[in-house]
Amino acid sequence: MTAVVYQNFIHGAFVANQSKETFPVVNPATDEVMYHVEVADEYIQKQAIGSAQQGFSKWSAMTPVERSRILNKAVYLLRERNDELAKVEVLDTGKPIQEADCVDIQTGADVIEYFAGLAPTQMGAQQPVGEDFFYTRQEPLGICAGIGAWNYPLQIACWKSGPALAAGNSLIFKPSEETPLGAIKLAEIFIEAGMPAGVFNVVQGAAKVGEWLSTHPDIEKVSFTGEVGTGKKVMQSAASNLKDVTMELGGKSPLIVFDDADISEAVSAAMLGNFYTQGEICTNCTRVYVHKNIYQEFLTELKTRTEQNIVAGDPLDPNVNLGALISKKHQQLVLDYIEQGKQEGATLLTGGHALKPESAPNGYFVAPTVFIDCSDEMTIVKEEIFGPVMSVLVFEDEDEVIARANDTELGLGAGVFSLNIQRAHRVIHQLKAGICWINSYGNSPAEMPVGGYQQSGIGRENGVETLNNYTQTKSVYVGMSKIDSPF
Ligand code: TXE
Repeated sequence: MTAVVYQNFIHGAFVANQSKETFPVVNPATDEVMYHVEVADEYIQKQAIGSAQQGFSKWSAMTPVERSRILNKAVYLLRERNDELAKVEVLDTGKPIQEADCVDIQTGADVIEYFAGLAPTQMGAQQPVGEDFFYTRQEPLGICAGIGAWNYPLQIACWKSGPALAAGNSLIFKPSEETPLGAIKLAEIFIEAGMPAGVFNVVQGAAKVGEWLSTHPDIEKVSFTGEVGTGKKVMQSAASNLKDVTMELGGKSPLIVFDDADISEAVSAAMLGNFYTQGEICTNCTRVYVHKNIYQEFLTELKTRTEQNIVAGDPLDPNVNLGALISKKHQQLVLDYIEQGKQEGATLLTGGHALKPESAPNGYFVAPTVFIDCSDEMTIVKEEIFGPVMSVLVFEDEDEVIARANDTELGLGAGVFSLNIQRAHRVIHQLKAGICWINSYGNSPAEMPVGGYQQSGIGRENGVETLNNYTQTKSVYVGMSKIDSPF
């Protein structure tokens, strides 16, 4: 079978690099190389910048309504091709088709649709100052860059292109080297929707290409999704020309279950927030604090449902709800954390080992794992694992659990389960986290701004404010009277 090679998508077409350098992309559920991708070498990088400049001048000259129409056409095409695109994400990420079919493309399309709707509403202001007056304009930034992680490849490309393009910018997007294809499909859809060439370019590669994007002097903003450590490197690179940055980074989020909570609902949230997308979700509530009065009941239901309701296997099988981790290396990293948890004295309630499902014997699977008898200073309780590993801790009173939940440098998500409405809001208002849920967990509608406190991020994605983050305010003062000059 001739090997498939994808090229960089520049100015509305696939463009060959000159270095001939490529990298392989592996299907995490079969451990087989599916295709290769050409790296964005210096030649491609130069093409991408020139193209993005042309794209920006055309796109920013259009009216917001004209941009909105094209974005909405792309939304229609994304939804029409939902199933085909979901399959692309399953093959690249190893996640179950039952997730990708209803989450990945839909949440991406919803965000582009949301910002397409907001674009024509963007306005400046005007204010009289004596006989004079001033007005403000929200102007696009110019060429922006997006750098994606590998857990929701197409969704991340949509969440970054939606606001950037709605505001009139052009965007050069680099997906993770683990999952290159979703962004290419989005680029093709944008062109089919009538978007001018150069408005959305896709460059491929790993850290080196990411570094180029983060330092290039013609790029005004970089929006990054990935690990905290990488985010810090991107920020350092962005300082070279004072780029604006959006940072969507990692987390180690707490879920606090009070003794008046609906226990089955709380177990559902804990399982969703640790095992959905095989635990590879940044907002996951991987520290589950359970009140001592309901601790045993909670654990009994959690163990039963984890052992009976989770089916690992070929992610293309619609009955499978636990997929393969992104790579052999990541699978080993998660298994190493599990070993560390055992060594530091935590007890396995269930799981704790690799899996070899019959329908996908070569995939990178880890069993859904729950540790109990955990203490706050354990490595598995402090560090992001980014796999199906839940740490359950017990607590007695409200002030204690708030202090423990806040004892972290991160601050992405947080959840509270309690039927006492005052307590639920009182507690959530004291937690240092940017994305919070009460008697729910994980939902992230386009209307809701999301982003981290502390080292979990800078800025927000989605929500009204994000459109403004892709524009800059110009004030124009108009003199209607003679200049009052002492000279
Ligand atoms: O991140 P990496 P991964 C986080 C999640 C986890 C991580 C997993 O919590 O920590 O992402 O994704 C590029 N300069 N989130 O492993 O390794 C690299 O090529 C510039 C949070 O992919 O940091 C890839 O494209 N770029 C999020 C991207 O950075 C560099 C939701 C991310 O790679 C680079 C999803 C460099 N020096 C995952 N080095 C949220 N908060 O919403 C690497 N890259």
